[in-house]
Amino acid sequence: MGTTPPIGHVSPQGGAEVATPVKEMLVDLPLGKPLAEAEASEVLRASGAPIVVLAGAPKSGKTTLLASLHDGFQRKPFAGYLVAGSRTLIGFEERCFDSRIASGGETPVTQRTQLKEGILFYHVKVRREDLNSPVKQLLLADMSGEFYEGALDSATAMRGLTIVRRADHFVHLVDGGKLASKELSAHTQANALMLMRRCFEENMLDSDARVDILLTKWDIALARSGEEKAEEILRRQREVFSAFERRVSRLRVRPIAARPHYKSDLKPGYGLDDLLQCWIEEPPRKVTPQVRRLPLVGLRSPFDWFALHEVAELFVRGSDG
Ligand SMILES: Nc1nc2c(ncn2[C@@H]2O[C@H](COP(=O)(O)OP(=O)(O)OP(=O)(O)O)[C@@H](O)[C@H]2O)c(=O)[nH]1
Ligand SMILES: [Mg+2]
Repeated sequence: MGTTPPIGHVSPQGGAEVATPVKEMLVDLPLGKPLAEAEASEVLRASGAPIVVLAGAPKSGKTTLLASLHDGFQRKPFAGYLVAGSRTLIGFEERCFDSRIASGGETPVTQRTQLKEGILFYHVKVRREDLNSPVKQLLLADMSGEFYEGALDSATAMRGLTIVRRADHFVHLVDGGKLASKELSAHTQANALMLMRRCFEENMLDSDARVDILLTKWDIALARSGEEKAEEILRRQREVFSAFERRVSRLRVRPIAARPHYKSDLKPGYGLDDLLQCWIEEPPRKVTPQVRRLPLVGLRSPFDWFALHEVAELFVRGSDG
């Protein structure tokens, strides 16, 4: 009985000639799935897209925020932008599927993001709807709420979240519905404050960091406590988080409702318009190279002298110059 040659290998006369394997002839098309950190770095290098890192307790609304941006772009220009493409379209679609009422559920429910998925990056290209400016790109990083819990529990886990340091916009989602609940408010508030403190203790946020604290599910906060009390909650949160304001370049506290309940008066994507504009339009951090001086070692060769003479500003000099 003859044996079947392996795919991609042609052996016409049983000789040793080997054709190009099929795998090498295939063109690598993007899968459209969310990007892992290494792939996201490629996009970053190629486009310099700003990174928006979404962090928050489990079920605080991170993935729903992403899904709501994607949904917003499906219907019409969103926040004055048209979507011009995405390398992670299928990932967006998958995240949206469960959270759409159209999926058949009575209330939309977003699938939980699993810890084992790591940090997933979603890519979007947008263009202003008047088409007067070039296409801009954005990378949004979504992670399981368990990363947040880990960072609350241990400084080592916090330091492991290096993506926070690289973020152009660090977006901290705090469940506004829980802030409006008698039973859950104190715990939610304490954890949110602890995370901010830990970020600073572990030097995760530099003085040029931009931080957005989003009070999510604002429709629930309004339904639970009424408009006046909800305003009071917002005022209180602004006061509490203002303690961190002077340590970063900008800190804002905003209420949002990415996917409000259908009985709510709030529109889907409530509060996201101007956030999205800032994330897209503001130049990424550290566009100007950071000066890192080299230690001055013993001058042993003519090249050392040459370097010191020609580019003296690159070396750390003693107080005597
Ligand atoms: N009413 C209301 N529900 C919301 C809103 N945003 C999110 N939710 C719901 O809150 C639940 C949790 O949202 P997710 O987006 O999965 O939360 P997450 O932060 O990604 O959670 P993990 O992946 O577990 O960390 C989902 O059932 C959403 O439908 C909102 O604006 N209003
Ligand atoms: Mg999620």
